[in-house]
Amino acid sequence: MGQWDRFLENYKQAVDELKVKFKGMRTQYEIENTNSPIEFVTGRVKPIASIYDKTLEKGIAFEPSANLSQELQDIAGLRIMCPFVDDIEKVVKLLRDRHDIIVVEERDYISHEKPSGYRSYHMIVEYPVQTIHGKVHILVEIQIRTLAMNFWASIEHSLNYKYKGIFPEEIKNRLQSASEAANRLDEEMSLIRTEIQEAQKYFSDYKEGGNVNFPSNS
Ligand code: 0O2
Ligand code: 0O2
Repeated sequence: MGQWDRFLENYKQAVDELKVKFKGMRTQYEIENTNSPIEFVTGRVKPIASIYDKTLEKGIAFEPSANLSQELQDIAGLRIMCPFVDDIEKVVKLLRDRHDIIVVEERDYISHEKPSGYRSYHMIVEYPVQTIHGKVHILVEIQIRTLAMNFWASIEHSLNYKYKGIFPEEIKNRLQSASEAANRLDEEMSLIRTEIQEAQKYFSDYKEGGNVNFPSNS
């Protein structure tokens, strides 16, 4: 096994473990019959080609080292997709309260949208992986975003690869307006959410009223 494989194995383990844990949070909401602030979870270890590109960009040595681990905070990356914007804060709080991760940094690209139109909440956390040689602390980047934010970011990311970050003016403008449209979609969905919650409250009050005559064979 090469040096890189050995180096990346701890990251792979961190991603796999956290994926199970975060998906487990969603399952717990389902069991409790409560709306989950987590729609779905994905994770990846940064591909070696992307690690190489990043080291060139940052002017750091391309070698599996402690320095690389500190400089590249997203070698292990998890993404948590939320149905509604308000859910993002709920997930952030849930993560801050966990005892198996230590939050080392938070970046709020929702209140402070990037010039590209990118929106997402980022948390850099430290996660201990148990290896046969003892405990190793791994930095993990967790991106928390709505489905609409994720849709925009995935499309923009692919275009970024195509145009190598230098978009023709028209595409840049289209992406800006698509980002605004995604914001509006999130706002509209939040309004529907309120409707749903009100309807659920009404239904639950109705049930508790108990003045219903069921047919005798029911
Ligand atoms: P399920 O039943 O949805 O949980 P692995 O291949 O083992 O490394 P995984 O989880 O298969 O890991 O792959 P990845 O890329 O980390 O995450 C993909 C997961 O995200 C898949 O779920 C997809 O179903 C889910 N996913 C992707 N896009 C969407 C989407 O738009 N909506 C929803 N609800 N889920 C989406 P799993 O884990 O394969 O299975
Ligand atoms: P990947 O794996 O291709 O997604 P740096 O990591 O040093 O470049 P910084 O400021 O340390 O930058 O990190 P930042 O901007 O907080 O987060 C970087 C990650 O956020 C990116 O990872 C993207 O996943 C996402 N991101 C940030 N800005 C944008 C954007 O304008 N568009 C899209 N689509 N995603 C963005 P990488 O490095 O691209 O790696």
